[in-house]
Amino acid sequence: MAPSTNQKKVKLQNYLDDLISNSKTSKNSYLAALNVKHALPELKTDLLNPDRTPDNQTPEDQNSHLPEYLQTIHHGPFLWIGQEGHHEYMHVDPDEGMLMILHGKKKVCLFGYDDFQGMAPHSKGSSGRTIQSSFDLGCETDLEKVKARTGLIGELNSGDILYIPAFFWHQVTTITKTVSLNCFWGQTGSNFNQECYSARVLDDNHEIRKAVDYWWTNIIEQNRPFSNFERILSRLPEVVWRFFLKQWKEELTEKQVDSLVKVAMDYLKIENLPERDENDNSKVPPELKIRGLRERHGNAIPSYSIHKNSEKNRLNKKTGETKNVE
Ligand SMILES: O=C(O)CCC(=O)C(=O)O
Repeated sequence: MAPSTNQKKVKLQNYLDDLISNSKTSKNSYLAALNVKHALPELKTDLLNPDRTPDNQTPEDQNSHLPEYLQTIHHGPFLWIGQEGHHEYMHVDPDEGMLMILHGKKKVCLFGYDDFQGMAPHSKGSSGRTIQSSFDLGCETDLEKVKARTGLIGELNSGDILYIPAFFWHQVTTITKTVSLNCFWGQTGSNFNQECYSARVLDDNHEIRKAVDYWWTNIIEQNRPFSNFERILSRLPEVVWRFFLKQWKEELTEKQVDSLVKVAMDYLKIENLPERDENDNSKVPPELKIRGLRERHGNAIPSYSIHKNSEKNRLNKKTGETKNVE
């Protein structure tokens, strides 16, 4: 059962007042994944991507305060401010993660990506950028179901930073009122003797690749009901290349693109891709989109978006067969 959320715009001051006074509203609300670059532009120079060579450094890069180990920033940093007792349901992110506690305390449960299906990932086509598990570790029966797995459970306090490896399942509970930041990133391939992120998750490791393919086919399924899907298929290699450039800020190799195209075709049970329409002369291929992604940072100034968990909204229903026009 993947959770869904409602969004509401409120003034940050009101949100904080509610939080401090422990109002009922604050218990159902969470200021989640607020993109700092959009919402707090005054911090821009502190948040520049440190992934720069001496040749392409700008004067602002000299001011970058992001740690060196956050190599290629995929998305973020994001700000989270939550009331005691809030929890983010168990999910995986398609990027390396770094969770930093500025103030407060959070409990994190972490499980690897091995036997990905065994963690009851949501059905294909569910919305969003993450894959959510239907297990809730706050529930005794679900805890029982993960008993055979090795999990790491720990508390993070003010000043702690946790590396959440890509495609690791994690459930995060806010123990006391907490302000935290997180960031999604990938390896550049030129630092710390590491291979680049795409090679790490696509090339060598079969277990992580199963998780990636689950995520990737979920994106395919999200786009399938839309009227431009045939066109997407007719230009799939280009579409894949651009999609991953946007997601992971990396140019995939031809072999990587081919393998993702094959996974998509196998998933869709098609042997050939449709022919490109002779009138489709556009240089830019159609875009494969992450559907239902909450536009948390859109117009985030001066209001701030909050998502609200409600028990009755926890069932994430697929939209059915209707064709949506793109
Ligand atoms: O802090 C939270 O509530 C969730 C954070 C999270 O899921 C992450 O850092 O990937």
